[in-house]
Amino acid sequence: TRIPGLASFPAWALPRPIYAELDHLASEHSFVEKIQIGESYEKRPLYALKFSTGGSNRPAIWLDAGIHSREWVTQASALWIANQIASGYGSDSSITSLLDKMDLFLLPVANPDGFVYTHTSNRMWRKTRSKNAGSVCYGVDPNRNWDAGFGGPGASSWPCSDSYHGPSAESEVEVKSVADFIRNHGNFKAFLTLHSYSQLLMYPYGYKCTRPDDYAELESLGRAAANAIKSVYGTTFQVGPICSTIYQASGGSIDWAYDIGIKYSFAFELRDTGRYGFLLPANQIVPAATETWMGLRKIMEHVLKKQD
Ligand code: PAY
Ligand code: ZN
Repeated sequence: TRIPGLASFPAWALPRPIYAELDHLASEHSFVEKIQIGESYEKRPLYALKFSTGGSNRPAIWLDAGIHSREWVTQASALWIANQIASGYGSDSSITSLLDKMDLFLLPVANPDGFVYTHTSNRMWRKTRSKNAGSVCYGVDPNRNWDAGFGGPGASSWPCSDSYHGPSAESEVEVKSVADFIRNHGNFKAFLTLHSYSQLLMYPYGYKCTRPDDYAELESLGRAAANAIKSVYGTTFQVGPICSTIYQASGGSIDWAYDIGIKYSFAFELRDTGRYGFLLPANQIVPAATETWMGLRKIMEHVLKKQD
């Protein structure tokens, strides 16, 4: 699914080691393919891995990381998880039965412009890097830019804010590219997104504080996933709707996914609870990825079981 006519870009400006690893995984495994789902504001490719063992437009699971660029443990964990999934097909029974029936799409760097900026200029950059008309401040919070309660409570209309919602829903090409991809595909059953930090496992809603229709199922699945996370190193994840678990936040991705009919929509907030925060030491990447994977796996097993 290459998008024709994309502008060329300087190689130095890419998250190059990550993209090289995507190529490596795709070259080692016949059922793994690197696809491009769009390009960022600064013209970086949005690369995803497609895991598919056959069929056409099979029911699918979405997983993204790094929509907030400073949340570095998420991009790294996504890569570790990609490797886990790729190498687990045929040996891990849960991955094998999943990929025999469903496809999986994994976008490890959902905000590449911000990610590069966290390396070159400001480690704490969260937003996109788009130019805001009439302001000296750059960027939109890509997790306030989805078409779900857009512009409501828990988002800022001030372009200099870290939670600026942007001029309109899907104004950010990074958001619109994912939304278009998911709409065009039309057969996603789960939408999973990785953030950090706080150790939370959340489901809708964020833009309002009422319970989703599937509250009971999402809450019990969330708890099962949190137990799976805890079983590895004892790390505790709090479970609940975004609004009551962290704060009211409108225009978020999982609310959008849920409201277009993707029932299993969860946001993970990875390690830690604030000691290091976004600056999680590198020696915690693999433990964080390992426990997160156990939680994801629990959700994926449930999603598969609920397929006809
Ligand atoms: O979808 O995870 C969600 C909504 C809540 C997150 C948000 O504000 O978008 C929570 C924050 C995040 O991961 O972006 C939490 C971190 C610690 C922050 O930057 O405040
Ligand atoms: Zn975040």
